[in-house]
Amino acid sequence: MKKFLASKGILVLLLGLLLLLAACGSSEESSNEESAADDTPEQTEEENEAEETETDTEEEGNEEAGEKLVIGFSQVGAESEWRTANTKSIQDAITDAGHELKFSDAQQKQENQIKAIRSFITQKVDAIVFSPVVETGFETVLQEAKDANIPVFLADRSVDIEDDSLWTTFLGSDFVEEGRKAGNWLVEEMADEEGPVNIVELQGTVGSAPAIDRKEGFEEIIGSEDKFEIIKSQTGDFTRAKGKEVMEAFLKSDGENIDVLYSHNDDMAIGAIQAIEEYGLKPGEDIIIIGVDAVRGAFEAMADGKMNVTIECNPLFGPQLVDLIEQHFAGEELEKRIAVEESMYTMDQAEELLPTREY
Ligand code: GZL
Repeated sequence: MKKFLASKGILVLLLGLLLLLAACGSSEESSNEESAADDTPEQTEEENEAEETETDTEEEGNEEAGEKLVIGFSQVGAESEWRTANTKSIQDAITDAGHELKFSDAQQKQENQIKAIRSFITQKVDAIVFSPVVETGFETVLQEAKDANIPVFLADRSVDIEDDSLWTTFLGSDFVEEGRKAGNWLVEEMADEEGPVNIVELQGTVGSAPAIDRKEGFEEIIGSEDKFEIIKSQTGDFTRAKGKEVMEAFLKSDGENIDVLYSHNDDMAIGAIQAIEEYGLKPGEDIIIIGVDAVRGAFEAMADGKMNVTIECNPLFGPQLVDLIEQHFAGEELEKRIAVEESMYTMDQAEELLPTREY
């Protein structure tokens, strides 16, 4: 019995020893963890969160939610007041949010945009912001960005590509709706006119989303009444100089026969206004002037009685765009298409609103 008890005693002792060792081991482990924690700075709430979301966005490289991003921005050019305001809005929003900006002005050339996007890919940026100068011809380079796991955010203009996995989201205006607003204003303005109402049209850049869609929306509305006819339509490439040049040609061929100018942006309308005055007619009276963008120059022309209406196309969406980029890197699912809220402004409002205009 004693032997049994003795052996039991040794066993209990051994067990106790083992338990003691095991307990020491685990506390050693936890103290290792603690010391590891002590070695590294206290994690903030945000950094802890970031660690969780990092696994969600693992496939997008090593950026974490709330961390500094490197953002490549390929902009169309500097062709209009609108574009200048849009560039500033996006650049300021990216840098104000503490991210690094790599900027490229394509001078309205598609090949420059493709080169810029390839360069961003080589530099391994975290995200690409891109306003495509035209709707087609970007599929290959957007596939290259996707293969490099770099999300693309379309800003302002969209692309005509089947595979919408090539971009994360589109943030910009509904250009067709802008065209409809222009058409509806004209239908109302001319309600008491018998007709015919002869319209000349200054189109934006050939192949660009705003030019295609603003034409579509306008024609959808005026097509409902036979008295409206577009007698001439040509691109002014969204610039004042080209708008003036093309309007001079319209006046030369149809001068006294033109009742309305529908211009896809205010800059071309302002160029056309100069041509109309040099021709000897009164813009805003002899020829009704409809523009799009609602830039400061349009408010000045309307305040001078030389332009009748401008449909707003808001360029100041930089902060909203950066929010979307950060939401993406925080692992949030974004809508494929997000439209910017917009209005329209007429001649009688111009004087009062001009001092409030931000662009
Ligand atoms: C519209 C934008 C257009 C503007 C023009 O969102 O793409 O390009 O209407 C600019 O002024 O050139």
